[in-house]
Amino acid sequence: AEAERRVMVLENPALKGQSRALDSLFAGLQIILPGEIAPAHRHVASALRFIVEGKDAYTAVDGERTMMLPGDFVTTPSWVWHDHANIGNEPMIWLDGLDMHMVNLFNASFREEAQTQSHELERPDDSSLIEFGYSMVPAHYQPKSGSSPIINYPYARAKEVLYSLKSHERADAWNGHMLKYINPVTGDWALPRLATCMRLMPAGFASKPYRSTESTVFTVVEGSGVSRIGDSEFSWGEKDIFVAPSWVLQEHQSHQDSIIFSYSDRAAQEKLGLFREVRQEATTDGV
Ligand code: GTQ
Repeated sequence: AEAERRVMVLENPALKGQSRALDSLFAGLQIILPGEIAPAHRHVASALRFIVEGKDAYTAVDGERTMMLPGDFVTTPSWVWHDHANIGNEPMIWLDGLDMHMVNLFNASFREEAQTQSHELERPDDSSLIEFGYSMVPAHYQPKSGSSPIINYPYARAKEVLYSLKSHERADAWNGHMLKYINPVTGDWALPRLATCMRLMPAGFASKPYRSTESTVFTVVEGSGVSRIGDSEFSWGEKDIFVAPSWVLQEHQSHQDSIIFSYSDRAAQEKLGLFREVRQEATTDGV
């Protein structure tokens, strides 16, 4: 209760003592035990939750609640009230991705604790997905910010779309079959500073080498494989988390059909005119 949030910070050993997975990105694993509440607060940093395991826990964001399941991508836009609770009987763990280091760079950070543990609900559970998640938007909708109105992008839908693509398209040579999570009102990324994607790399897929100015956190939902990030090689399996820093060459191979979620600072870089990428044919191109 004293800690408010129980988070294991994933700190890059090259950035000791800074709570950074990458220069611009925070990553942490949060656990919420049966009966616990992570009390309501709001901050300028936007956050995403990517559910790793468990069930029967909810996030409430800006007056709406959603139950979470593994693989779901839950948004917490900048400066909206949010709280979490576990109403089941097993722990839930999710990956927290925050853009706080970008906000802090500009000294633009504010935060506020709510007076009550849970903030007030204003809409039925999951109404944002129902109202915005079918290529229709309420005609009167006035965006409050650049963030998506949808608070939960369920894994079941992402997986359905990925396998539909796989059934009739060739995988992109660099990314496999890849989806962007978007704000359906603007077509921009779901969160204005964090770019979120889900990719399916079919069994036996070996990507061509890719580099970009973005810093990316990857987490494996299903499957196994190996990635070369610069000079390091990482074997990965379900629930593993690894990163690719800016401009380091990345290549990915999957041993079986593998589904990987990622978030990066690309959305912020695009807005600042910084984003640059190179799709190479071979490791030695463009060196
Ligand atoms: O969403 O409130 O993992 O403020 C670390 C700091 C989550 C959050 C973290 C935070 C949060």
